[in-house]
Amino acid sequence: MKFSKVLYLLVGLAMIFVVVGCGASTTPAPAAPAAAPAQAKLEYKDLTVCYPQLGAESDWRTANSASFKETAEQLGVKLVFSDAQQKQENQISAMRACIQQEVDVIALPPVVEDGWDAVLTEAQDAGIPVIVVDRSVSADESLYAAHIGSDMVVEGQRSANEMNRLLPDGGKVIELSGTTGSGAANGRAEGFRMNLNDNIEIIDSQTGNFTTAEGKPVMEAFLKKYEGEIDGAFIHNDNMAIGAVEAIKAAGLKPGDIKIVSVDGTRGGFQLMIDGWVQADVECNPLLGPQVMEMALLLANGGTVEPKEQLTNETIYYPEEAEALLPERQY
Ligand code: GZL
Repeated sequence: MKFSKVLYLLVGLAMIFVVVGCGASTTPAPAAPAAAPAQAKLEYKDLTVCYPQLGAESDWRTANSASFKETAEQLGVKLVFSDAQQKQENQISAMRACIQQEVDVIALPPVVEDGWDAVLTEAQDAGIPVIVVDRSVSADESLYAAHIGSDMVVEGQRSANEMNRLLPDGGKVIELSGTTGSGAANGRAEGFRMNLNDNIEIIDSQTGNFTTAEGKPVMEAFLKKYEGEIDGAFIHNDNMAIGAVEAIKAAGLKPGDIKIVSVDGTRGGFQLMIDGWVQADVECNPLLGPQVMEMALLLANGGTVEPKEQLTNETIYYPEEAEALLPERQY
């Protein structure tokens, strides 16, 4: 049960006791002003935060889950964690269980953008603030307390700027996109198309669902269909890039034959840059646990997050620095 509810109950019982006690005197005591009991300020150790994680599809996701678990452990926050295996219905079920459990805050990393209005309304009606984490939702912002994550459109624009640099004379590129309908895939695709030079043509695009296992066959199919025509590849995350490079190697191509721009900046992506397969890796930071827990405490104590949209600052990594930076990478 929410800490605040227990407190109100105890204070209420005390007030009943006080009223009963007061009723025992001969002259009725003046009616005490009906002041709402002041709620004690919650601390991290009082918090229960629900995190219906979307899955375990990538190294980025593994690092994101670890960030939440480690931060909760360090702060003494009770974390209600679940793995939805990339299924929205599982995330929604987990959220409904947390609403029943009367958690203090729900942090939601939405697998896709659409379909959240009903459960967000249920959380709001239950008085449980929701922090949208990482990917965005299409629901009206009045239905959640804050969003913290990357600007996926900017990540796409940065990727296009790098592809423009790598193919100054133009060329043909393919796109391995992330999970269909996700804010990450939608934003990256949009931004990439906004900034790509007119002399570069996107000849095909297909989802690899952010996984190595699905990225490899997609690249194999592209290499067969467009044999010798592919000059570049925009790949929405490092795990799909790992799969794509396995297919490129199997096709007998060499590092740099296809200019690859990837996203995330994981150790796997850094290794691909060190080995010459990837020419730029656009950062997307998964380590959001500390900021989300800070927001959760603020919201649980009746505060508001201003501005509601909290975008993380990110950079781009390059092969020439990858070897030196790899040892200090946190994910
Ligand atoms: C983006 C995040 C994406 C990563 C992938 O913020 O949602 O999901 O880019 C991960 O690696 O699977």
